[in-house]
Amino acid sequence: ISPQTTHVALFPSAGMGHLIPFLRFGALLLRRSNCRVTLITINPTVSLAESQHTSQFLSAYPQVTHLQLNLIPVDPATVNSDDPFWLQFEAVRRSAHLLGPLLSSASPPLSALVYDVSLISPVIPIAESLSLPSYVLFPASARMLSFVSYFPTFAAAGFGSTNSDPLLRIPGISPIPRSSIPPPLLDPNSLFSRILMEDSPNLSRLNGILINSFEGLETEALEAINGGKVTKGSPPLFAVGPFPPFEFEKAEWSTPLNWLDQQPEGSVVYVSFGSRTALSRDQITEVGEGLVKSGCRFFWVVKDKKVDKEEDEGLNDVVGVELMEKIRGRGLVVKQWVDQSEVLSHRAVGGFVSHCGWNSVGEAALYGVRVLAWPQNGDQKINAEVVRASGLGIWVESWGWRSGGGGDDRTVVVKGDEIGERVRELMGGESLRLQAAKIGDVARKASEVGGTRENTLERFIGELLE
Ligand code: BUP
Repeated sequence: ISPQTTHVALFPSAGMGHLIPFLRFGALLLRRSNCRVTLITINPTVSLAESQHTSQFLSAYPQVTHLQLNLIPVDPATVNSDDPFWLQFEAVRRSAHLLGPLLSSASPPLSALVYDVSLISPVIPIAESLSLPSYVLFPASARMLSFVSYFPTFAAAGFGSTNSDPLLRIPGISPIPRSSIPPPLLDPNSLFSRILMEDSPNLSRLNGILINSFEGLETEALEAINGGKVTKGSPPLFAVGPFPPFEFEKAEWSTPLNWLDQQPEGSVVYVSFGSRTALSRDQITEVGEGLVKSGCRFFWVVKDKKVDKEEDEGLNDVVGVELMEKIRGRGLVVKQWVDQSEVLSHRAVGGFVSHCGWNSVGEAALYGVRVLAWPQNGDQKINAEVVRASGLGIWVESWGWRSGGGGDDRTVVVKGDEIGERVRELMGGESLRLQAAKIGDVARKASEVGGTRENTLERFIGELLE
């Protein structure tokens, strides 16, 4: 390896929301002639989508070295959760010691290790023992990162339970309502609270944090974190977003785009709640009714099971024959993985009803598509705040939310009438359309040569070459 070439190992954790940013970041590195990439994946994966995307990435970039870490299974009783993705997070943490031999035998030697935020405590000693610079690729918003950095202070103050203030006041950040905090992080005994309690104090041992965000979407949080306002001793934050999708040969199962091709520009609302959220059957019905009532053209991705491998019923069973009849001619409904970036970048798509997973928000921002935020769990309310504050979209805060713990125990079903009305508001609002388009312009400028993303990437690589 020449002294002018870097070799970066990427180590994502479980779930598409965590895998996709790593593959996209890897693809950005590979655009440069002076970067080599090793991808370390976990085996087995929870979802089919994870293994399919890894294969796509590896066939698109045959120069990537692929290493697999075989997970040691965990006993669910020791994790205090039955969510398969949560169990997998813990399995990866508990198997992280297997990383040492993989890293030390890498050839040519590695310049840096970039890994998931949920792996800091188990991985940092390994990286340190190998004198390997250690970076986290944070898969969520900078606003969420400010909360993660602040978490030890929040925990020390009793998780806000002794404080009657409904707002969490993090220095430099507009207050976060307690109701927006991921519910498991309000419970000291949850898996993720335990992870953060252990990991957050170790953030300062990192060489840096990489994040899929950019000025214009998250100006406040990026400036506050990099200005050292949130916590003392934070490592440098590299805003290397927006991440574009990586280019690959479209396989047979890619989206049938013919329908979109026939729709007028900006007329279609795309509806998807991400890779890990299955709405209840009642809520699915109301979403369908609402879309029909909105009078707008729509492209709706239905998901019935949290884990894709378990999807075993067809659209007629899940949506119902009667509703399918009403939908005919007004919209397209599918129950399969679609290439969401391809959909959002299609000229016919003007709006996005989204659960606000951070990758989805990033894609909407990149393509300037306005968002109707309907967060479902985890960090998604914090992301919905970013959507609203940046002007990328609207958020109806009163709409239901899973009670946390990764469970599916939603109690409130939002009615179709209300959904239809808000979809009309989303698609009809000219100022919303313009503001989202403006964010898309900023995102595109950030991605150009000399733009913030490209300059920040250069700075990151320059650091590795020193
Ligand atoms: Br579903 C689906 N096609 O059909 P998020 C998702 N995606 O390309 P998540 C598709 O998966 P959490 C589909 O574009 C995005 O890049 C989508 O990540 C892609 O949400 C990714 O948006 C999904 O971050 O979970 O995975 O539901 O909120 O935990 O990040």
